[in-house]
Amino acid sequence: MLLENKVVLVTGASRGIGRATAIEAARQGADVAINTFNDAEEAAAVLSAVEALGRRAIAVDGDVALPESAPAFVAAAVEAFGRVDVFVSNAGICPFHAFFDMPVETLRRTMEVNLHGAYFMVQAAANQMVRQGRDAEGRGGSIVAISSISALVGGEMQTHYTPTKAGVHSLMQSCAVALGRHGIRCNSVLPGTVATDINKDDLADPDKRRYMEGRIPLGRLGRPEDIAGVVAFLASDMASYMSGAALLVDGGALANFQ
Ligand code: NAD
Ligand code: RM4
Repeated sequence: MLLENKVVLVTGASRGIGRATAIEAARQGADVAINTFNDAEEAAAVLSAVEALGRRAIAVDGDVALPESAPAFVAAAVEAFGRVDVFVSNAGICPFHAFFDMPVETLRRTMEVNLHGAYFMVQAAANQMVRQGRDAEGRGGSIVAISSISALVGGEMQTHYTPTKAGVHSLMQSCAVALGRHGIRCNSVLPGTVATDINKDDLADPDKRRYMEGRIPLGRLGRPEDIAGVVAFLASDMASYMSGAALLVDGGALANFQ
């Protein structure tokens, strides 16, 4: 068990990678608080899945783009479980759209959810971790942000999205520097293409799906569970000397040049 008796918080955990991460954390022995947004039925299913693994869970509804959602989420988790050991910033959107006529509101919302949302949430979690102080081994907590392969490469329909994912990794690097003296580790995970609701419409085009699959040496798109295991590792004490790092989890896609 990598996360035995730890308290793990995950944003955007009603579906996809966040849901798989919350359930994996419980499988690894953690109690889990999930942030969800307008997804009550899905949230209830995640709570049941965690409880079926013998762990405790709470769900807190909130839009990560709003600064007030972050302290409210952390406070609810502390009230329920007493502390925050691990924080996973995962919530994100990618409304695929061309560059030349990108609606201002789509650009703003993508930036505000993906980047500002991660900032507010990580800030609230870090404040709580600092209040708690270090454990006997000098550990102050672990923060993992879900960035993307898109932090490293571009996308024609993702000109609003890829800068947020580069920003999320950069946030982890600066937080690693700002929080190191408190024993708090900050790292990012860069998933490749994982079949979830975020890219359902994009991958509904059979040519696009075949193209994306063809780029991947392991021969298949990612599954949320492929990412969740890596998040659990980074969150755990197994990664006790990792901070400011980025782990690419893409089935080999980025390496596949020719
Ligand atoms: P998803 O659509 O299945 O899940 C996104 C989650 O974020 C949902 O639970 C949704 O409710 C939540 N969310 C959206 N807006 C929110 C808001 N304003 N406030 C709170 N929660 C909100 O997609 P996913 O693929 O699981 O995406 C999760 C993260 O993984 C995102 O940050 C995404 O950028 C990143 N990512 C995904 C892929 C991929 O190929 N699926 C690849 C790289 C990175
Ligand atoms: C990822 C990557 C994937 C895309 C998702 C939405 O960062 O670009 O290919 O499907 O975002």
